[in-house]
Amino acid sequence: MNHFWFIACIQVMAACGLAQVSIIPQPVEVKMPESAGNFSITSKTSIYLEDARLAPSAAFLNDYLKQFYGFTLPVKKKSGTAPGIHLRYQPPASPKVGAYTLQVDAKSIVINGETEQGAFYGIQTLIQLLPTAKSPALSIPYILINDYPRFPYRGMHLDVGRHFFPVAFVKKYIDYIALHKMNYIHWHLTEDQGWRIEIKKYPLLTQVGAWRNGTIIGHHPGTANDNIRYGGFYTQKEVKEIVDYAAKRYITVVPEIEMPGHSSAALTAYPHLGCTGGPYKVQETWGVFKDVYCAGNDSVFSFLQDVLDEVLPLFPSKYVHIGGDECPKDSWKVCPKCQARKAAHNLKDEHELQSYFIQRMEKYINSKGKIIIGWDEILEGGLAPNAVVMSWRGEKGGIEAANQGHDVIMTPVSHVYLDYAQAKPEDSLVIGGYTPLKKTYSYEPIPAGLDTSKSRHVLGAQGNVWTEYMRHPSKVEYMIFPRMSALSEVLWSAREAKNWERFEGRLQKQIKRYELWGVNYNKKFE
Ligand code: TNX
Repeated sequence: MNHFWFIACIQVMAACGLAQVSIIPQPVEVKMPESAGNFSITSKTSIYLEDARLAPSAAFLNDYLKQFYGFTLPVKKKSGTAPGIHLRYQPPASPKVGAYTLQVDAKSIVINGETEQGAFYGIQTLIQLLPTAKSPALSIPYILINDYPRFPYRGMHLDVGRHFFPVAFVKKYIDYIALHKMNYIHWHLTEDQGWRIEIKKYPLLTQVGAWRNGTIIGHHPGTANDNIRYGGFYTQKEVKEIVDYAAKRYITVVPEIEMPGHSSAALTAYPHLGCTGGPYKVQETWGVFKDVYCAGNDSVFSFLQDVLDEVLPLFPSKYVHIGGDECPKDSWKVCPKCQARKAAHNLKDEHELQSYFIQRMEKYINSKGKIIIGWDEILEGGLAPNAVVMSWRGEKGGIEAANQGHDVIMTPVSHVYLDYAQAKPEDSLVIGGYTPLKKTYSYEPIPAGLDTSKSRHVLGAQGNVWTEYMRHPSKVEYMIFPRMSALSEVLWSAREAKNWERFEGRLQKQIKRYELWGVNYNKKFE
């Protein structure tokens, strides 16, 4: 920072307190100079790409400008000090991942990333400085921002099993994640109600498993069944397209292939994978089902390994989610093969059998250079040695896993289940619960009960979007906005910077952005 800015900032901070810009998530440091002014972006303003690796950041800005303001900016190579928007990538000796500075003065807008994604987040902040109304000249106030994220894992989940969402919407969802400076999408691809990813070796997974013969009407257990065939899946080509789209936004796609529970769709396609051999059906209602992969049958493991052999190369993510939640043990208890496995491995009960299942799969996945993530049930019966735990049934699983030296991602139902109601009484058909905006905003990912020496194991948190009651993209938008904006601040901003009243103030501007984007946000949030 140069001397002039430093002096001016101190004076301004003293004179009028906080800067008058509405950025969500709140940056680490925002300073405005003594003499206010604006830099005007017009269609003649150039973007100077001072490092070719920042091309995706320039492209994102241009896509945004085109979509919402109707023009794009010329992108030029290295410029020196020409007036315009300068994108720089100058890593210091030990760069903070995602850190950037943004400086706006009379002559230029300079974004400097400590890492590539840092520059991308600088672009997201610049986007939030744009006026929310269309105009041929976009005024950006003189400002100096120094910013970096608090947590490395800032995630949103999307269940495409209960309802299927087209590629175009998945991309939109990825854009929403990017606009909130979040960096993971957990893509829940297999469920009782539908298998959603093409596996070439097992074509019936999608020919049969991606389709159900109807869906219940109303809240579980439903008043009737609509008897309308429903389904869909992503081809591997589409998956690649989505992963690539996300990568250009510095977002990692973590695929989830559920095991051993929530597997009715796979069993319907290949009934020999279940304990009884079926027949099974792709489920038409919600909840937890007793038909699960057989833990005593070796062909289940070779099937899952084959599936992963096709899935893992599609996703550069170092993590792969293997589910592990809500697996009833009823069929295992009466299955001779499962009981034989138990005896052969000296397993005390069916929880240990599930642990055997997960550990065996972990070994395979580790051998491919990847790390498994599992829901907190994978703690029961003994945690797989290298697993990351997603703590969803509260914080307990996260605390336990961190105490065992494992990394954790916090997704407690209490605060970040974005399928839960936002209002009381409920304002639409939802699964239940009550998680108003303020509650999500109040979330602190480091559990109070966790020893500070273990807090580094908390990688971050994630908003979960289970779609039993979200049939259309517009309903997904309604459920995530504005709670996702609150979550982004929980994950990015410093703990001390969080302040509900100020967030509410900044949200007014964020709502104008929702309007600009044309999203179906919840207007009566609590
Ligand atoms: C629990 S969270 C589930 C999901 C449901 C969700 C509904 C988790 C690991 N399992 O299968 O969709 O509740 O809120």
